[in-house]
Amino acid sequence: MIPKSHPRYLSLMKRERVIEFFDRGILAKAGLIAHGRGEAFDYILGEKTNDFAVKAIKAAASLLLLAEKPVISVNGNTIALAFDEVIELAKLLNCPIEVNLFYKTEDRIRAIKKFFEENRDKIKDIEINFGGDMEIPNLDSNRRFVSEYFYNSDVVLVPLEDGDRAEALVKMGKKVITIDLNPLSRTARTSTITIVDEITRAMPLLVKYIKEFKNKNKEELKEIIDSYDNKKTLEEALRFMSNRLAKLKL
Ligand code: PTJ
Repeated sequence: MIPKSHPRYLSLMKRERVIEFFDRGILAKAGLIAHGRGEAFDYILGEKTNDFAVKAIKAAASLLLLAEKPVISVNGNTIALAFDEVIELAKLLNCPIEVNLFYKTEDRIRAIKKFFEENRDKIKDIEINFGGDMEIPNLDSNRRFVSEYFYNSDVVLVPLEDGDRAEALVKMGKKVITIDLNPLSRTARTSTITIVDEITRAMPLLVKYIKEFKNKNKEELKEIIDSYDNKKTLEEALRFMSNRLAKLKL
């Protein structure tokens, strides 16, 4: 039992959640390692949502609202940490969710289906796909098999993605939005929009801006996207991190 007064309460609770979903067979063993890497980057970011992340979230909200066929791709870590927000987003955008695992096993798929069944009230009316027969070109991993909807989608939200697939999706001509605490990762560098923030902070904000931006017209949304520069935003994130490290004192 972690006391609420613990200075690292939020971070420790996230760990508990990740461990719980690993124990349930939903999160991959490597997902534990990925989470630890994320924690290290978040420490340097000051464990808060910075301006560059808000800028990326606003651009992502605009892109998703303008999309003709948006889709949200989830893996074990995303289900563990942001299931409710993924559901809310799918409802707001009226779009399907696709479960796509890097470390795909029958057992994990079964565990995820069981979790969805336990949450059937929350997910009713949402289309959930577990991949399909369509193949993403230029990709060797298991993640290349996707549903027809995903294959034909124009904007994909892929939090905590691996670099190979992000690159292959961009090559297919898709607009790729990712959430990744590491601004240096290949996913971060190849995606159309990279939100350098922790997923449990970024997703509620994305939901908030999508609700707010629903009232904007197409031109206003387009303007937000056109004025967004992913390379510059990533450089801002890197500058912020190195400045923060340079200023830190014991
Ligand atoms: O469930 P699966 O089988 O699809 O596997 C999922 C993981 C995440 C294990 C897999 O996609 C993987 O190995 O990912 P990578 O290549 O380790 O990339 C994950 C990225 O997400 C890293 O750059 C981490 O810094 C970042 N990250 C980790 N935790 C968080 C995060 N970003 C935002 N919020 C987090 N909580």
